[in-house]
Amino acid sequence: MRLPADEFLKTGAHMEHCANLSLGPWWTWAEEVEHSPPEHIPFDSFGRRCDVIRTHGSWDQLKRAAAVEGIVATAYDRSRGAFARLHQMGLLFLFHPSSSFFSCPLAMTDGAAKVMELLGTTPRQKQAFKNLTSRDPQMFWTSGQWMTEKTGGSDVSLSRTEANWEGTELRLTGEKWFTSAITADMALMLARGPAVDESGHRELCLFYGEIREPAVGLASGLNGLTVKRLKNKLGTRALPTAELSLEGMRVESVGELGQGVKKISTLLNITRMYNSVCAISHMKRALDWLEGYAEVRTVFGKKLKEQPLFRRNFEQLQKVYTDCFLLTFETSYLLGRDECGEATDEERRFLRILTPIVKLYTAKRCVQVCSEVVEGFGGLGYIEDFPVARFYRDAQVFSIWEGTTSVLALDFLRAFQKENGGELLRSQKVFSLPSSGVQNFLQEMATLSANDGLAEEAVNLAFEFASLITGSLVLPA
Ligand code: MFK
Repeated sequence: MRLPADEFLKTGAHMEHCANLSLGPWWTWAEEVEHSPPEHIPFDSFGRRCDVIRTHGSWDQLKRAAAVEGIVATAYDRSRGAFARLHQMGLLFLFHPSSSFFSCPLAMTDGAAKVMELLGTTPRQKQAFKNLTSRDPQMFWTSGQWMTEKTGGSDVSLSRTEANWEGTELRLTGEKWFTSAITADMALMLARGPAVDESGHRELCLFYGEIREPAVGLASGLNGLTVKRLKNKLGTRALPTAELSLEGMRVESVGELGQGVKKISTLLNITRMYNSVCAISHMKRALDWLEGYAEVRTVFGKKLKEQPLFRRNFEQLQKVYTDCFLLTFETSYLLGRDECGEATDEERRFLRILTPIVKLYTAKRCVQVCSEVVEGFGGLGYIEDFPVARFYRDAQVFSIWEGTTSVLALDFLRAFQKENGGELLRSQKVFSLPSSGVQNFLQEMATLSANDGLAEEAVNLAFEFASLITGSLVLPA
């Protein structure tokens, strides 16, 4: 619908190729990885610290495939304008459900690439951009994004990890509590910079570091860090999420020291879009299984798919998915336009407001849809022989990492105010919205604001906003 004919042909042919991979080798590799989760080997046979993360060979195959198919790199072909991002998100849509969450390191890789593209100044950071966006499996790097500490993941102002000068080098000391995925080659991380005045105040800064730096002198070859353990998680068990101790990790500042949250928000906005695309493709795969099952399952004398109650429920789930799909890909299009400087001022502001909305909305819907799919399978859905149980466990992460529903709803309110969302909605310049719906929404916001009730209703308002936008989007016939 958004692609002109030549772009449609180019993107379509590649998507078809990747759809076959998604139902073929990618799925096989993902299943192998799921059945051989990563292991942390802290010491070698001689008792020396080695911190090896042992993963199944298929984890490397998925990394290789991601490089070759350009699942990150495609977005950085600036000659294609906004269509590059649409093509890339289409590839991610096909990759994610057959990747055992290799999509997670790709999310952070893409976010880091964008930060390096915009803010990377040192030779290492410029080289990192080339590695992160390479299609050559030998060159391709993935990145981590290290924010969360023991003090929590939402309020990063509580971060304690510190950077100090050692001669001309910056070294980090502290702990990172939840870092996906430790098989990465580099990471962007938030930490407190060196003290800026006599009071000892340290500003939050964004740092760049490579994971392996044998010159730092650890027997493990890691860059001044120790893997304390891999996390024991509800889902995403194939993903090596680690708890780290940083003991003199050599890093560089990204740009001038300071403004860490603002700088990492560039990365967060990309990972939040990845989260959304992965959430919709996750629900699509789950729905496809249910549809397939309903074709073969006979119950009370009829195929399940012919049972009226099943049919109605399934249609409603499909509608939820379609709304989420349209919302996510319209926002990806705005992202693409913004990235290549084509976006109007109204589109840029809408993108800022929509990003937290799309993330929170698709994540919550994904959990609901996957729960319904498990139920649709009945008892078979509840046992781990079928992937639907795993998909349900995995779905829960979408509404937690990269900002919980509450955090994102509050971000939406801040962005709505800062970008003058009322004027944007009324202008009708980005989406054609029913004027009665716009009026009702703005009236509700005004009343809540007057009663100091905006924060309390933030999640409801975010869902109403999402419904207002999805109500205006239709699939072309
Ligand atoms: C399948 C894909 C999955 C990918 C998985 C990756 C796994 C990785 C696991 C994780 O690391 S999960 C950790 C995720 N953590 C978060 O997402 C943090 C959640 N918390 C927030 O998002 C808070 O809202 C936030 C930390 C940003 C609040 O911090 P502050 O310091 O109170 O920020 P503030 O004051 O609101 O904003 C500081 C500046 O940044 C402001 O700019 P100005 O200084 O110019 O006013 C903001 O406008 C700007 N900013 C904040 N968020 C922004 C943003 N700008 C653009 N976009 C945003 N989203």
